[in-house]
Amino acid sequence: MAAKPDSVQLDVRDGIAVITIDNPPVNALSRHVRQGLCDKMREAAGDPAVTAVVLACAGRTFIAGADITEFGKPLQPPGFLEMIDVLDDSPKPVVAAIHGTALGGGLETALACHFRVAAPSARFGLPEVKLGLCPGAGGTQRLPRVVGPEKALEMIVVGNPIGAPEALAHGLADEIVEGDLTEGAVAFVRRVVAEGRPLVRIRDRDDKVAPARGDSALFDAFRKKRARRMRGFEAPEACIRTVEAAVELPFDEGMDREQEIFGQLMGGVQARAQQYFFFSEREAAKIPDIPRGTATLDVKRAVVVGGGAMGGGISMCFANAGIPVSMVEMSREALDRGLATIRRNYENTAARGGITAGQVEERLGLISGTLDLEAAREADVVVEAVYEELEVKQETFRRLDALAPGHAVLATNTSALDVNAIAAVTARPESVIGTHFFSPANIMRLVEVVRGEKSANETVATAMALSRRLGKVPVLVGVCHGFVGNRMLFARQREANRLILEGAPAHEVDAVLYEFGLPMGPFAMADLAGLDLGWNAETSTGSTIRERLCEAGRRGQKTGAGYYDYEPGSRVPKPSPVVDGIIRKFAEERQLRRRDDIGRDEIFERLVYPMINEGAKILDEGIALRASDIDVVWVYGYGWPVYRGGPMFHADEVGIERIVARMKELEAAHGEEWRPAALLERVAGEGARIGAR
Ligand code: T1G
Repeated sequence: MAAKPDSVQLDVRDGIAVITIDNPPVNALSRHVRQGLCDKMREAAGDPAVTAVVLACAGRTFIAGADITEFGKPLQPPGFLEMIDVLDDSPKPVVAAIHGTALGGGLETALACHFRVAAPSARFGLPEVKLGLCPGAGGTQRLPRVVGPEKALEMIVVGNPIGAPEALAHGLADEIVEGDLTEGAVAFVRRVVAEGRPLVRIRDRDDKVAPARGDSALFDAFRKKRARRMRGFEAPEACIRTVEAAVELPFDEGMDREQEIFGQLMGGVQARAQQYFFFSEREAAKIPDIPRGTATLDVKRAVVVGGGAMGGGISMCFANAGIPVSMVEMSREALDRGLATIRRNYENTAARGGITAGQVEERLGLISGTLDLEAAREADVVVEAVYEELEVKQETFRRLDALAPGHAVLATNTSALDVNAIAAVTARPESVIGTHFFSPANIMRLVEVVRGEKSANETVATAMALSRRLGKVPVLVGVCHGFVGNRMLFARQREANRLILEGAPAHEVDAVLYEFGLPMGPFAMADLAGLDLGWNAETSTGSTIRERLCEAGRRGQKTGAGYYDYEPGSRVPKPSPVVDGIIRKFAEERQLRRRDDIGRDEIFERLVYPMINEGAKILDEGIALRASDIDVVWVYGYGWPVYRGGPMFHADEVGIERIVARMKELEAAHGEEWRPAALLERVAGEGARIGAR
């Protein structure tokens, strides 16, 4: 962040030095802040008039961590540890006054103070693991000495913050201050001085870590519990090892271990990918031709048309955000089924401790079911989630156009269809937009906001803001078949289907992507979603493998068989000799040449390069604003592993020139489908990165 000459102020009030950091927007520990804090702490320590120090921050939050924009470059002095030691070595009492979020280096700074007081809404966290790092300013060694190794593991390896009450309960905060925080902190430290309280440094405490010394079971149990979510990530396991060091080693040796592990992580590609993604997610919220502050609709009431899987999930999103919603279905049976599914989802979440029974009823109370589209008359926003057929959606929008109030935003949840064609049947195309939620809508965080050619700026801004209010990550996309995510998915699926016809077993195709870090491959995903989506038994002609499987009753997990076999009651996919036979027969009927030497590298290239190529076309056509937006779509919409940045980040890691050269080889072998996109050729020719586009 740009240097602010006065980013750290020192005021002495009746013997109490109040040091205030002012480095908007989040008081990150930029170099000038580290320098200023060292200077002011040394000044206060050397001032005989000063008996104690309060460290506070201006603006909306205490220090929210290191300045991530400084990463990837040599850290300018003073380093984190020099700054931490100035606090830790203070001969006078130091109290951190915490509001907003004390995160990462911010919490580590507070841990180097003798005491911490907090505003009631303050939050405390070490989220470095989400950036592919471990804490790098002593947090891995100090936090366990305050809260104990078990709580420290959860805070450091999972990376979620805790609130002030929980911090107080764990001894991380010494007092919660109602009213003016700085005044409260000054009063607190005056009492410390008056009472002559001993100044115990956290580094010298052993009471919370000694009991766990030698207890490897604690750490192994934690590893086991987190194994599935840690799969493929490097930082979580590394973070566990730093907490083990805090338990097993003396402080200074533990610090050496932390620094060694921090350096290894910081130099790795996963950290670079996750830090890239941190900024990518925030960039996605910025729309160049729609200024921040564009008027948005105040959504007080929503209507969702359709109570199936998507409509029900979307209705839950509104209820979860406290917005009353009417869910409209065509028949009482469909409506009751949809409402029952919603109740079951909430009760399952409550059974897992995610929400309380009271919250279940509270949220259900916000969802009303109706058979009457007249409910749209009361709506500020209507989300259509009816059958994925253009004519059906158009008919719905004709009716909504006649019913919804003039100010209402009319959104379609279509996953691929032409939003302009839907808007065109209304008298208000400027109020029509796409909000493509991802299934299950109440869980997946991505919403592709599909900007129609006539969507007004206010409509776009409302859809983006509403998505965030629903806890989603919105990405603005343009109109084309499949928008961004599905258009790239379709390209991958086409090649996956060819691969199995050419002899690559379906489970091997899936394994390549699973081992790369995706939650599942294309065929396991098809079985999960159901092979018969959009399939019609009357018109089926066995012209694709998928049709043949459906005709054979193999429609996915729900029928116990799809591309895979499933034991009764199990969702574990097992390779199916029956399917291999169906594929082989299909290929023979078409005299397709099959090979048994399709290796994993070839499978990977043939699955991922078409996605990258389609991504380049999407960029060139302006369907996505940035390459990083495409990555946000794939991480939040399809589970692309965040430690690999996204398909376009990965393309740059592989090298665009290398991808183009490989595509040309495949074009020679498989035809013009493999012709590199013009943008890829241009970027390759410039020796540049596509991520900069
Ligand atoms: N460094 C640089 N810029 C940051 C930043 C940071 N730590 N945090 C936020 N920003 C920018 C952000 O890009 C955006 O910029 C603006 O501030 C508002 O952010 C040594 C090594 C604090 C909870 O991981 O979680 O400490 O888009 O939109 O929703 O061990 O920001 O406006 O130009 O997110 O109110 C550890 C990361 C760092 C915290 C506020 N700390 N930040 O959320 O605003 S590593 C973190 C957040 C570390 C030490 C290690 C959130 C927030 P722009 P925002 P918000």
